[in-house]
Amino acid sequence: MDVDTGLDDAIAIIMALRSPEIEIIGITTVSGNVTARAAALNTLGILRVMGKESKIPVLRGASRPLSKKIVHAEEVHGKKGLGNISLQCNPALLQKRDVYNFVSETLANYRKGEVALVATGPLTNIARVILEDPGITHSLSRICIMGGAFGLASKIYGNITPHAEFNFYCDPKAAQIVMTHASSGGVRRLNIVGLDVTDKYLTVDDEFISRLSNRQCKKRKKGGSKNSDKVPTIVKSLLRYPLTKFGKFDLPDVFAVAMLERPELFRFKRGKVDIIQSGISWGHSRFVRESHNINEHNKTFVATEVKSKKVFDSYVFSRLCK
Ligand SMILES: [Ca+2]
Repeated sequence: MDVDTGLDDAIAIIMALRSPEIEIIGITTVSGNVTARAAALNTLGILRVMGKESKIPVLRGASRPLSKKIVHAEEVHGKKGLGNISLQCNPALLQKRDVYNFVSETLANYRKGEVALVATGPLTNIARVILEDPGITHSLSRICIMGGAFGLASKIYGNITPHAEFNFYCDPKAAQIVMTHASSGGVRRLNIVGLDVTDKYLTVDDEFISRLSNRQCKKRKKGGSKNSDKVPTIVKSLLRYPLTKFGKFDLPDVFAVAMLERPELFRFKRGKVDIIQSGISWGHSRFVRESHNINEHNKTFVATEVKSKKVFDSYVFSRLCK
């Protein structure tokens, strides 16, 4: 995973950790919601709470975007990125390696197509790895990205500006490198989900929180398992901050994990994604559907909708209350 651990990254990581079908083999962090170092410490903190701190390597990646300006989102995710909670961690556990070396050494331990990449932050690290070695992404079964806003599922085009989604806004140059790479056959498959989808199909509000503590989770609890903490306390703590602050909010990064684990829950369209790198539309993502002149090299698939909100919902709940 490549993350800029704020609140929804944290929930996405927890969901992946609790999935019986996913094994996280490494996490790199990038400047985005918070600095790359703060994101790395947050990630270590989440792993510690989940009992995985010494099992999953965490590495601080790019602290500056390829595009010039540095942007963070403390006003959304809290000063340190995880609302008002501050998690204990051991910074000495941070891997002291370059992201490219880490990725290539890690991939060398696996068969081709056995590893996927889930990216929930700006794409700086991914772009840098691609620039270093364009062939490396062929080893990946797929890349699943939360980024952009395409106006397909809803008329939403941005959250940081009316025109741009945060991840792509932070580093449009890096995002364009990854998009160009995917549309010219550099990957086996790239799944992208934009804000227009994530905003429409999952809302955290009072009802969501009360359902987390309600019968669905309790019923399972009575089901005989000895583990009484079915919903990790950390999940409730993470969700409480934005709920109090905003009333309701969304969890875009959760969709990137979902596209890896349950791609059948989505509808996709193949096409090309372009990102504006200047002016008022800085970071704006444009989807050009491939209807004529199919480019066989293009492996970019943009999510256009979630097939069933109900099924998606129960998938998310099954991961959050186990
Ligand atoms: Ca993120």
